[in-house]
Amino acid sequence: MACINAKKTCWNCPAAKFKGNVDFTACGQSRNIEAENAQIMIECRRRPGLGHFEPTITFEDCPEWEEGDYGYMLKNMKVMILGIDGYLGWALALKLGKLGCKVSGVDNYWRRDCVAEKGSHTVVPIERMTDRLHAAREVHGIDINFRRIDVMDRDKLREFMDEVKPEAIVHYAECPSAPYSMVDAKHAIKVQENNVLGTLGVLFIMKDIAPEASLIKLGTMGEYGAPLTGRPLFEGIFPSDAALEWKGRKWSLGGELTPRDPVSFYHCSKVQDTFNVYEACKYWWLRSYDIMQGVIYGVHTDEIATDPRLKTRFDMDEWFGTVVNRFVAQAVLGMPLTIYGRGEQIRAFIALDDAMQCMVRLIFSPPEPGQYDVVNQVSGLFKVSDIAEAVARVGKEKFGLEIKIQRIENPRVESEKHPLEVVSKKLPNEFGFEQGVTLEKEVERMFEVLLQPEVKKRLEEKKHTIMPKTRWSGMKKESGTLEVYEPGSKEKEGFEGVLRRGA
Ligand code: USQ
Repeated sequence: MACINAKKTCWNCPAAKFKGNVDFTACGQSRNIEAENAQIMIECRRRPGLGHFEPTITFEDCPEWEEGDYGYMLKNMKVMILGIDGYLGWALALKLGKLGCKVSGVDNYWRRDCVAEKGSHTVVPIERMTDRLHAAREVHGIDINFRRIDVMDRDKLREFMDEVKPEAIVHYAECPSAPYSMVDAKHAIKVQENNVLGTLGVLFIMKDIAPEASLIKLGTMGEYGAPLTGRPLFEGIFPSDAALEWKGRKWSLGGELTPRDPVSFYHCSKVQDTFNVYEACKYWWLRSYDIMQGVIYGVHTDEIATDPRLKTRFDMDEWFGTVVNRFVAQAVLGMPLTIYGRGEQIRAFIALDDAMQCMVRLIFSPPEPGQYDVVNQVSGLFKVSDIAEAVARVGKEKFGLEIKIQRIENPRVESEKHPLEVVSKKLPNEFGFEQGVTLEKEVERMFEVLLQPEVKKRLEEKKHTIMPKTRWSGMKKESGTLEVYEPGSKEKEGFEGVLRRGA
């Protein structure tokens, strides 16, 4: 699998600057150029001495690309991470730095502020950015070029991008919390402003400063919702053989964006981003992978595990804790695990370490100019009640914890029983992704970290931020308990998720 991108060419390479007599803006997404004598020529930014040539050199033949564990990689590739201080951003910065990329990044520390607004903190302690940067240099020899910038400050972002001239841009600088976006009008508007308008600004800056860079944009599986019909969740765009049949007539749906049915104002912001990124690729020949990522969980990557100063954050409060992380935190605190409603909701999941592997692979296999593509970044589908069972099982078997499960009134408006079929073929088949960690393995690692005395103390200090008080209805009231039960005492009910990974 190592050479999965060997046959890609300069056409995909962000170092290739387009020349020639082609009006890209007029071509739409078509590569068929009708203009007389039109020919796509490029100039290599890294080797301008080569002059103009056709974009046909493969990664395996180009001396600027070298083979590594994730396929061919552009030497010292310049990757800019927007939102580098976050749960994912920091882990990715270290991984890319370790692989030899020149990493730069921006952050305005909004995530730290939002968690503080909730009255909580990251239970795994993290350093201030200056100390993180210092530790990254000392431990891994990585120099990260960091600037404190809000993505909404387009002038500063433009200036920094112009200085760095990134070859790939990872966009993590969005508020990731559904509950935060449902608190009230102020919070909903702030989330949509930052996420939607921030991304729109990034697109305009890229058009002017870094049109050949690939944009790796974080979307969410929650854009699709969970259709009650069980219709498969394709990777953002209908496959060529999908069709719509109606009143005896039939049309192809191939190539069209699939329906979206977001489940919070936060998820709506991601849907709007999808359209904005899609359009920018069409209008300006930008290129992007839009990642529909499942619910993330975990604490581990090799790089963050090396030194306590390199840890990434871990939230468990009702706004920023995701379900698996919250369940492990609750188990450590001796609280019954909080299932919202029936617990038959099925979601797509991926561990932090696997998500980072996917990101690296996507960064090293850039899309073509004008290409907007979607990947479903998922490694397993689980029912919320099954996750509670798995956490309780690992907690008991490996750490001797007696854990109970509680069903509480669902603070959200969501279907609590539904089928779910997810297609996630591109990452394993086109990018070489191989799942490295199971849910149980990562849950075990999480227990190991959260049971450390310092971390457990930080958990106990913020225990009061766990129970959900933010309801989709707008009511501010803690959810009442519906039932408390012993793990393993329930019959299996409802649907099972179907994950389609085959070619
Ligand atoms: N849930 C519980 N108990 C809890 C917390 C959550 O039963 O204590 C349930 C929720 O009702 C929901 C599911 O677990 O059905 C997932 O909730 P979550 O809070 O873990 O995840 P969600 O709000 O969907 O959002 C998270 C990330 C978001 C990302 C999304 C991927 O915060 O950034 O976009 O996962 S996805 O869910 O596929 O949309």
